[in-house]
Amino acid sequence: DVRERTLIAVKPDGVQRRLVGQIIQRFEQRGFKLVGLKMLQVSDDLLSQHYCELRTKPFYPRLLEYMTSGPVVVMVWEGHKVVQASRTMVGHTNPLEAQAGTVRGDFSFHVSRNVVHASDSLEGAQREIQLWFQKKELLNWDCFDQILTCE
Ligand code: YYY
Ligand code: MG
Repeated sequence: DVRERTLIAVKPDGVQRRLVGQIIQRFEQRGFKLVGLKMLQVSDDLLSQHYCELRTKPFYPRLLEYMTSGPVVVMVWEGHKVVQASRTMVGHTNPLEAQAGTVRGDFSFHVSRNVVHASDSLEGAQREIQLWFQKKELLNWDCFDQILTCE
């Protein structure tokens, strides 16, 4: 489905380190289409919904603290198999296990500061996009690029 969408977020450490442009560039250069983008200071409420599956984990309190420590840049990218492709582009959760060439493998070395978020499944992506974006914030625009229209 060429209309598949996923949620990508540059976490506070990525914004602090001026990595926003390089991360956007990787998705553009891969051929995906940007359909939503904003910068925000995340609330505890939004984050606890976003990471609801992790609330019993020992690292959860520090994860919330980190994610609310500064602004994040959150985006929705669209394209064929974008969920799977973006997980590959982002790399392993633990940057020490992330391959070189992935965002985490190239820009980070510790799981608590792994620069970027990517939805991990189609269902997860749908849930997260609804949580972070209002419908009117997502644009359906025509991209005259053959690679995006191939099935
Ligand atoms: O989807 P992904 O971000 O790759 O990993 P998750 O298992 O969903 O964990 C979300 C987030 O939590 C991770 O990106 C960093 C943080 N975290 C952590 O600080 N320490 C861990 N041992 C595992 C995850
Ligand atoms: Mg996850």
